[in-house]
Amino acid sequence: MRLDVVTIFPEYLDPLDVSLVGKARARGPLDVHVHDLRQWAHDRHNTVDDTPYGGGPGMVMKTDPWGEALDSVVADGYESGAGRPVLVVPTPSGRPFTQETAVRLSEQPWLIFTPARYEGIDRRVVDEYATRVPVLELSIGDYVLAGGEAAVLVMVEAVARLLPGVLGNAESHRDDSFAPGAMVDLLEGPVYTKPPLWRGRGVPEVLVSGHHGRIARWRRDEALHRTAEHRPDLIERCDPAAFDKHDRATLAALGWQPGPGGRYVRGPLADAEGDDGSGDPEPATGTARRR
Ligand code: JBZ
Repeated sequence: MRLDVVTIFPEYLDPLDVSLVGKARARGPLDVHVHDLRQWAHDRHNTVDDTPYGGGPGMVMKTDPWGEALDSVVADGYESGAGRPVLVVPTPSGRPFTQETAVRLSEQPWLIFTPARYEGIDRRVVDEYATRVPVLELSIGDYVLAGGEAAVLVMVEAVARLLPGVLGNAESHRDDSFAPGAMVDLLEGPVYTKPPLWRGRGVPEVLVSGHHGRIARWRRDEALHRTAEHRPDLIERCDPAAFDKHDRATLAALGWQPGPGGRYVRGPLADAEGDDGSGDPEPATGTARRR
């Protein structure tokens, strides 16, 4: 897969040299090209921004540097035989970037990312390239970033680890939280390793019992507890057919019941353990939590 990133902060993409993405580049499945947008700004100050039409705060990235940059990158990729590009535009007004998006992007031969700064890119740039190549405007989440570079790092890591031969055999995709097609999308519960006693804290007995059936059931219950507490929306979204008899009992104990449509909804007792529903963490009590 070929990746191009056009940015006014090429050094912000230096993390693409290390770790999983860096190894994928070294091993061959990933070919990354980071470009400085100012290369295509031709005035004395390499200007890439200007004041917004209609007024208002901030600056807008100008059409011309982006137009020349993308023409050049697209021509270079086509000449190298990269196939057909998908233009990925990180923007807070984009569709949500999800694991499903990552899977679809990992199936493409060539992605071009255009992380913006300031108030974003003149709309005509996206409109123009959308007549030539598929364009995806994507947001990584509901928080305010200063620019799209961090979003590109997130998306590239999520995509690169899906490429054939990038993850070792030890890690496989099928157990990932959020993997599409997983039987149920639940959060993972806690994990432990040696030593067996650390600062007076032991490891749950079941994990050293050697009883694989009981271990799987315990992990499943932990996942259900964790998901109900941190991501109740995921419980509501689950196909109820994915819950076995024991799951249903666990959910019922947590105050969940099948609603009129069959999907699980939180019953009136769901908050009985003190969650105020705000999503904010409970104050620490110094004593063991639930269960
Ligand atoms: C993103 C000005 O450029 C920005 C600003 C915020 C922002 C992005 C680009 S992409 N937020 C997100 O993925 O949520």
